[in-house]
Amino acid sequence: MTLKAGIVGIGFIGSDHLRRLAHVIAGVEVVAVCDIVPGKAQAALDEFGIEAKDYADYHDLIADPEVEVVIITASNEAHADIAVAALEANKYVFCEKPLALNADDCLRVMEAEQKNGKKMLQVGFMRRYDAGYVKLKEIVSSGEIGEPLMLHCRHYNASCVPEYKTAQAIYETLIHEIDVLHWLLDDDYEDVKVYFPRKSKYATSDNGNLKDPQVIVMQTSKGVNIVVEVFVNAKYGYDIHCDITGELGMAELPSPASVAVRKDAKYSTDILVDWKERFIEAYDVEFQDFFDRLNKGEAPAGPTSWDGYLAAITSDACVKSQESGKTEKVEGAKKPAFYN
Ligand code: ISE
Repeated sequence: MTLKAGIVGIGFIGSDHLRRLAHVIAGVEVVAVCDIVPGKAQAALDEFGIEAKDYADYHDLIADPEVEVVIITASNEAHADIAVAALEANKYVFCEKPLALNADDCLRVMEAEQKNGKKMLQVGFMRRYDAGYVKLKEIVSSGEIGEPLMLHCRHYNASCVPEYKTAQAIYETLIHEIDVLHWLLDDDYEDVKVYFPRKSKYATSDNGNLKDPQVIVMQTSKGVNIVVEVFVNAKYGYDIHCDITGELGMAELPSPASVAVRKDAKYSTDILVDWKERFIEAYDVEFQDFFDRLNKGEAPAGPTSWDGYLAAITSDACVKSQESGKTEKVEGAKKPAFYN
């Protein structure tokens, strides 16, 4: 079977997913695209040699009877409204992370989904499909390194856009660790605290107001202590680390394989710069699984709206801590039986 998809938002990740869905993933055909910037979606269609309808308004794309699945890759603040509109039209949804900018908006999405009586949405937390994180989870679950005690993670971007704000480091960037570590440890967050180390002089975004780097400390209900350094002007490349110390040993996330060169008394390997390349395989696996399941008449099996909500209550607490300078509790609604 082949499902017909429409993509809303043809920016950085939207155009990459357009290429992916049209040329890499089986069982899906892109029949419509939409971007608020006139001409942008058509330019991407031309670049990848794809023919599809180009809508100016996402409501029209959702209303198109041919569109069975809506892929949301619009700007973060638009995610929740588009997801609600698509679910109200009874369409399946793949929504890029974050599901919404805050927990209340995630609740709106969950309500719309529950009204349809079945799970219809997957959130694009692609790290759950990355071979390295999958292996880490296997090792932790097997008990090989004993109970996990503490984690040290780095989420470095080579650069960020000029509009990037201090809170974005949480709801757009740290949100990946928030989701993947909760899944990996099978644990929930209790409280969080954000620290601001010395600011890099290269952190000029948001008219110089961006605080970068940031250190986030998260405590889980099993007492695991997680330290994440988020640094979006790391300059040297895109660098993702995750070290887990357990009672019996340590597990480390592998860096992507790269040929090592020995020359001029130096031993060097490449470091990627673009986050889309770092997780290119994870995105492919994630989408193939999503469409395979829908084509078999099954519900999506990846991160649900509830996972999007859990991530949002945690990121809301981090943003609160950025403002208060204090440790903040992670609190939220009770899990509806629908998501069990
Ligand atoms: C971006 O949206 C991503 O999802 C990347 O994985 C992350 O590293 C980056 O900070 C975000 O802006």
